Amino acid sequence: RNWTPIREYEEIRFEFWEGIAKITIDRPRWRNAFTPTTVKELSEAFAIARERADIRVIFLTGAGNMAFCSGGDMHVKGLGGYIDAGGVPRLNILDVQKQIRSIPKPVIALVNGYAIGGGHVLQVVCDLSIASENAVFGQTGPRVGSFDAGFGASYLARVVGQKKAREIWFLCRQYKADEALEMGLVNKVVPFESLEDEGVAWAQEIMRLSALAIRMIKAGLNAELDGQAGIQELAGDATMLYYMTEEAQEGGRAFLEKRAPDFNYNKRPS
Ligand code: 2NE
Repeated sequence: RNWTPIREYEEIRFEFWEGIAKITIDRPRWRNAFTPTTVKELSEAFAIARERADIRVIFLTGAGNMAFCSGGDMHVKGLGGYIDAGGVPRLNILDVQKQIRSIPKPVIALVNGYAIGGGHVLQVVCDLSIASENAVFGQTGPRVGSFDAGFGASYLARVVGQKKAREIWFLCRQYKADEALEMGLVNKVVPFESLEDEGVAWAQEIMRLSALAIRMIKAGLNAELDGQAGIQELAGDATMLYYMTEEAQEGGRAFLEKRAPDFNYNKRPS
């Protein structure tokens, strides 16, 4: 596949091919642990992927054959967060989690190895997860002085159930790909060499369907869990659809033409 760079970064790769944007965490030396710089770059890439109409599906993966992502980089973990180049402690990965959930396009994790700690939470918040047979899953927070009590707890529990989520966090074990599949943590497991092919096949199947329908269903699936923020997203999509009606167009036209709007349609669905 001829993946074309969308933008050059230091710690991630951001590429495009036939409707798919691929975001790769590119720090294999550290099992693709993220620093505040990695996270800033991820956030920008997701923002671009959201804006670009020719991007229909987004892949999130890790470089190499060892790790998807091993969470926050322990070398820069300091008082109050992961210390950025300017000395400011950050936990900006939480913003990326929110971006992944709210971006109105499917995000597919291609889990190519260890998905551990904050790296595991990243695969949890993706819409779909396809794992290679060598993938390993787990949380480490209580062992290394951290935790994610946000999506990393509540959404994990929605995915695998309360008992399993508590096991994952309270025991900090590692789970193999087939165990992850069994507990519903991933959608499919394939040989490492087939991981991207499988992701592309899923993405192409999705891209043959209605993008708008998929956008609405993603917002609906989130809304139930995300409270007012989730309803706000779904409501925003409803407003977008309303703007596509003659009725909404008439309101704007009437204002500009300084006349009373004519909303007397008799063919509304009842
Ligand atoms: C990922 C795992 C299980 C891999 O094990 P293995 O044996 O394959 O590799 P190894 O030798 O541990 O790692 C290779 C190199 O990568 C570094 C290691 O220190 C090692 O460096 P050298 O000894 O070769 O110099 N490395 C690996 N992960 C790193 C990390 N996260 N930060 C910095 N360097 C890292 C094994 O490496 C592992 O368990 N890694 C740590 C996973 C972890 O605990 N992550 C942080 C969890 S907390 C978090 O991510 C978080 C959160 O809880 C809440 C909010 C935000 C973030």
